[in-house]
Amino acid sequence: MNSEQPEERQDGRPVGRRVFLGTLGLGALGVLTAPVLQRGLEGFLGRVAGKDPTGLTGLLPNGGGFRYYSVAASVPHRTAADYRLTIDGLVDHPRSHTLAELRALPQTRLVRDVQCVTGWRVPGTPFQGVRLSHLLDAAGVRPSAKAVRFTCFDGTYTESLTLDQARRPDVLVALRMQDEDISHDHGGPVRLYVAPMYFYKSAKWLSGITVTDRVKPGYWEHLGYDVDAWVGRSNGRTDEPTS
Ligand SMILES: Nc1nc2c(c(=O)[nH]1)N[C@H]1C(S)=C(S)[C@@H](COP(=O)(O)O)O[C@H]1N2
Ligand SMILES: [Mo]
Repeated sequence: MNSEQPEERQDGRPVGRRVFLGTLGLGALGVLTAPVLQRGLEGFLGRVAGKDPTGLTGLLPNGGGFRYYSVAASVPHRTAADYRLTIDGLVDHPRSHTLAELRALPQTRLVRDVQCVTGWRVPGTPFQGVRLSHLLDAAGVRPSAKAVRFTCFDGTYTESLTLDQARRPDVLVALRMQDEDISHDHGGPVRLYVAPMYFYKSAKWLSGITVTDRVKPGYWEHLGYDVDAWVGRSNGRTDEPTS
């Protein structure tokens, strides 16, 4: 796949925008041009839907709200009963956390703009959870460690951060979003939240944190996105950095 695949659904039917992009026959270059192209398509579809009562509206961005993105066709549900977050790799105390254990740890709430690299933004969105640095400190990161790799229970998506990035106070293992428990569609019960970077860094359905000796590029980064995904300073974009 060469573009983000918003599985924007109506009546439970998957309707991937990849159909449109796929028809255009994008090659590797598509990775670089897809954000612009996708915004063009969204603009076009938006104009069509404004006049057209055929139901396209349900497929469209809801006035600056979130889109549902998943690179996996289906994602299993996890609850407090069966959710686990494992921390392993270059740590002295590998372990696995239940949801209750994560909820019992000190919580941090941040309110920032969410910015997807394809151009949509959701201003002032609260996220709350455990600082990643807290979990890393508790696990005892070894001196040879340089980076952190994230895996997801969708079985497909991956992300990474350098250890310095991972230790920032604005990087959370998030349990709540918009002051509610994170819904399944938004990556619940636990997603990563990397406030200063484009939203593709914020891996949904987080299940594994592995401390490594080097950065291993994540899913989209293999397809051309910047590994260091600072808002406004990467991916050829100049969005205003979040405040
Ligand atoms: N596991 C997983 N995490 C993911 C993605 C994904 O496809 N799978 N998409 C990323 C991208 S590109 C964006 S913009 C956001 C979308 O989050 P949302 O679906 O809550 O709006 O999730 C990010 N994290
Ligand atoms: Mo994104």
